[in-house]
Amino acid sequence: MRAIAQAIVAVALLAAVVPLPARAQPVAQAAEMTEAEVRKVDKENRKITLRHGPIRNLDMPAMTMVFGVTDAALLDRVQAGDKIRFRAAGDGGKFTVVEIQPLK
Ligand SMILES: [Cu+2]
Repeated sequence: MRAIAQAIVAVALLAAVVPLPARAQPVAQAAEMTEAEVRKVDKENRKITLRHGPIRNLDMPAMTMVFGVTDAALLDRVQAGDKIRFRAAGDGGKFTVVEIQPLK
């Protein structure tokens, strides 16, 4: 139990110490997209693990979590470590990435 608590604290600290890069994005469309870092790509199961910033349309704070993807082809363009912007949809507790834009 103690190890789990320590791990949670470590993750929380890491998130606080290593914020996602702040980028000025004047493009109107950017308001709906969320920045994230890709942690894991699972093409076989059509899943992607993202460390994402706050997602306004889902009322979700920043965290690391697994998303499904609507289209497996979305995963062809990204790999672990990539910085992206993405659009997510939520329905009945399931969260899905519907669009990915790699950040250079
Ligand atoms: Cu999340």
